[in-house]
Amino acid sequence: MTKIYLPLLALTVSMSLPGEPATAIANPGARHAISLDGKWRTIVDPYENGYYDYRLQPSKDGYFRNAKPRDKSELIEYDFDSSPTLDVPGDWNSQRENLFFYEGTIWYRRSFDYQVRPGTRLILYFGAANYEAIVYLNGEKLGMHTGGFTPFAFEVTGKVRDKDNFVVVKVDNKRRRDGVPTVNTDWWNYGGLTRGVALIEAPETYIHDYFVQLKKGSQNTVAGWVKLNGPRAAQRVSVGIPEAGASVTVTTDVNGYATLNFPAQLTPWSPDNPKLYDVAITAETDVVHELIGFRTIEARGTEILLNGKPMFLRGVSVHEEAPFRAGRAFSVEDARTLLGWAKEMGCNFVRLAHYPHNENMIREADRMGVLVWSESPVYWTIDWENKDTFSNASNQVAESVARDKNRASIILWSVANETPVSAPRTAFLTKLVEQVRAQDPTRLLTAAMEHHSERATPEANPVVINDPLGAALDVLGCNEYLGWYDGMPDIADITTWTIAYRKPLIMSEFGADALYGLHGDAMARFTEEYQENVFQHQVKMLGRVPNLRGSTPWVLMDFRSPRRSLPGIQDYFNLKGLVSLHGEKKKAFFVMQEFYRSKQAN
Ligand code: GCB
Repeated sequence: MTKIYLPLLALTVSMSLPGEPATAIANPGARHAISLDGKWRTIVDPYENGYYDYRLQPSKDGYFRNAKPRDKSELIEYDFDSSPTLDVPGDWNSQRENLFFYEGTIWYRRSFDYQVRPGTRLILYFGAANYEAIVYLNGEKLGMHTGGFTPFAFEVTGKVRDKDNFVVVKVDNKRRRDGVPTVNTDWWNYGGLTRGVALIEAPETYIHDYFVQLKKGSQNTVAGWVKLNGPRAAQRVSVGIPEAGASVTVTTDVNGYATLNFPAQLTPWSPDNPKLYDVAITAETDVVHELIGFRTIEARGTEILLNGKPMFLRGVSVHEEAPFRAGRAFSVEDARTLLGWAKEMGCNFVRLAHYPHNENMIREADRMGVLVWSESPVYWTIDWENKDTFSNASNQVAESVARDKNRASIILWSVANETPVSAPRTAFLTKLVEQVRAQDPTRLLTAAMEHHSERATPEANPVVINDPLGAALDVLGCNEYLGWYDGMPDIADITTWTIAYRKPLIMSEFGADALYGLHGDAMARFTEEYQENVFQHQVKMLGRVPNLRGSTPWVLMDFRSPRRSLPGIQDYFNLKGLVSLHGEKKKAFFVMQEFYRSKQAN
């Protein structure tokens, strides 16, 4: 396997995970590509019979061979051609009733013809596969990838023929104690090729990646780097923003790498004016265009400054759950619907929990003017002392930053959600923070942490945010469930907050379950009235929380979770959505809308 080389990662983090994950080309949508989306033949393989022999040794004749009996006597106990199909992109759980709870291996196969053109390199690109993917082309193993939410790619130049190619992918979504995330989450473990697959064409020496953003702290200097891949590594490359009349020409080094730094008078990107510029990157052997926005983001004292101006982040948390149909969201339409509902609530910000969402979501946020908190899948009780677990988390985070580093909408990288305080955990997360800062010096670092109660009495509930991880972050995030897991809704009235850091705080979760259309009194669990009650007390309390510069209540839309079984009510949905799966607004939606109107007026 030829590994595609990604510059900054190689400089800053180890890429040598067991199983050789490959890294992806930047801005794949701008390339000429053959889509491999559509119907793939699939074999459900709970015992991994297509991978191991009966002594549990990797088999030489696994399903990746895509074999057919040569005569009537040959024994072959599988057949892709007569096996059922699944749609790609798409999770398997929501496509076939008997795969609803399935966790294990499914083999995917897609055949294709391709007119091979000399001088063209070919890259087999996967938007994401949850959780572990082993990829084969024409019976040959290309490599594997771990982590369900980030893209990966393999160079396949010279391996593709004119007729009858077949890609086989073993996708395994078994949860693992040492995985990232680990065995315990509160969302559906949607398995499969959940994002698109494409065969991308590129010239022999192509623009593999680039980072083009405003320089940290400057409104009128663009800085970054460009990286070529191929035999003609040293070239002149110009980066231009024609509309702004700005450009620079650099010469790449023997590794194909050059840094950029040039002045540009740019209209800043913001939620009010999400201005995107056509940026042209022109090498001697390749050219790529991308729409990029330019803005600054800083934390100063307890303020968050966008383009130099203090702001309140009127947000909501969002899962990658597909509106209307349920399942893993992936499309532009899904993104527009979710972001549209958030905007209707008055949001200028979304927290994309609890893992990197699909690229359509981030690109729509860029277009629609919605600021983004992007999160790593480091959730709850990761195996903090396991080095492989760290490398896995580190790789997933690096791939997420690599994919989205040119998106103006993203202002915050979050390294973790609600992780229990301990020395190994804080060391693990601090290392991740340092890694992201090295990879992307322009954005702010955060994490959703917890608060701690001190001496609660019936009259007073003093709480403190003093997680030691806070020292490593620019912006503090805090999840709290006052009124749901923690007391009744009015506990918020007697709660007082102490923040141990002079840093901005985002209340990254609060909420309550409500079944849309279930009515009762304001103390009856699962009614819209109870949820409304919680939100009414919450917004009053938020006004008293020191350092508060944003909120992202839990959660925009109801989402599937195996932890939520209550029959007739939850039926495997977490019902903390402010809207139902079908977009019906619950009463609490209007409480938040009102709160955000008041914040907008400020
Ligand atoms: C949390 C988690 C979130 C859950 C939520 C809940 O604290 O961060 O993933 O879904 O609570 O509904 O309990």
